[in-house]
Amino acid sequence: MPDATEERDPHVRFLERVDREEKVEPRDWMPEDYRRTLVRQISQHAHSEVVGMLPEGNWITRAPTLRRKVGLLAKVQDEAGHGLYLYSAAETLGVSRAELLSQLLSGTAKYSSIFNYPTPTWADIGAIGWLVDGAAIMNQVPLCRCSYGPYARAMVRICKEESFHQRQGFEIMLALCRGTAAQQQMAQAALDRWWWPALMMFGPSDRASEHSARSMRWKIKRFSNDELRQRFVDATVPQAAHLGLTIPDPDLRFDEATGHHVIGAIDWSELERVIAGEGPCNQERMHARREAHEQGRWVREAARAHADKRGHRTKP
Ligand code: BYC
Repeated sequence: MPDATEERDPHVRFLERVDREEKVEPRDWMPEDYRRTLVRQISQHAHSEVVGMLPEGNWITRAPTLRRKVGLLAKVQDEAGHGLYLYSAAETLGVSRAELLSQLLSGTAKYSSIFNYPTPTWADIGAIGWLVDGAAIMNQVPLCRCSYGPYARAMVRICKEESFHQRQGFEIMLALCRGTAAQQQMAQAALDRWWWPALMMFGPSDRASEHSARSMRWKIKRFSNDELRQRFVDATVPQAAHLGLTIPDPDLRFDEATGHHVIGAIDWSELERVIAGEGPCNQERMHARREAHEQGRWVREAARAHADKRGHRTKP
């Protein structure tokens, strides 16, 4: 006869397990919505890493010194690795990588808004490392404690690498800010371009975020979008001051009472436009991904033929 625990609603038992901070593993029972939420978030995250290689990859051949080139090359390769760990984590939830990639290439999957902005100068590479990877760390360190084991474990290594990326970006900014007046202006212009988009990376405000409450109940997300955005602002404002740069927000002020920096209003219509595919580089990014996929066809075919010859079963 099943005992009382076995008879209870599996959803209740699942939540109790999550509350005890036990990791959920691929073969464990999980609510279908929990599985779907994870596939959505992890695959969007993987796509962001892969598309995220494009704005910086654009500068590998033009990095100003050999040292900068080596650093940037390593960073971009790390992003490819992050994409691979994350696709693998998503696959543990019963969805194939081919399926996820076809969603990206058909334009039905989302990836982070931030990668739809251009990188016209070398300072943009510094600003991406400093701000975009800085925002990524703020968002992703709590994901190391995500209730889903494979995602949480993938995030540990990703966060270590993001921390190196953030430092290389800040160091590029520091070198420019200690340089000539023209270099300082280039750094300021890059901050002007990336500040607001970096804040938008954290997603819509808590009032507008449709998934946050449930994801937090399931301990997929540990903090809300606004909480993480605030942490990022509090960490970054002093760094901008150290660089001698001005944050492009006339309403930015320090609130003595709360100990937090208060920002001006975010233009949410810009985030909506970029997510809807109308950002400055959406079309260019999708074109580049589709072309890369097409150019890689022979590699996939050769790998499949090799695996078939050796008797390994291959996925389409
Ligand atoms: N851009 O209810 P919400 C990186 C979507 S990679 C585009 O708050 P959620 C890096 C959201 O998906 C950066 N879409 O959703 C790589 C949802 O749409 P759907 C990526 C956005 O999931 C290379 C809808 O808006 N990081 O760091 O609770 C180089 C409503 O939002 C955005 C991750 O993916 C956006 N900015 O929270 C350097 C981290 N914001 O799915 C750096 C993991 C929201 O209903 N992901 N949307 O169609 C997360 O933490 C969460 O998914 C988000 C959104 C905070 C992004």
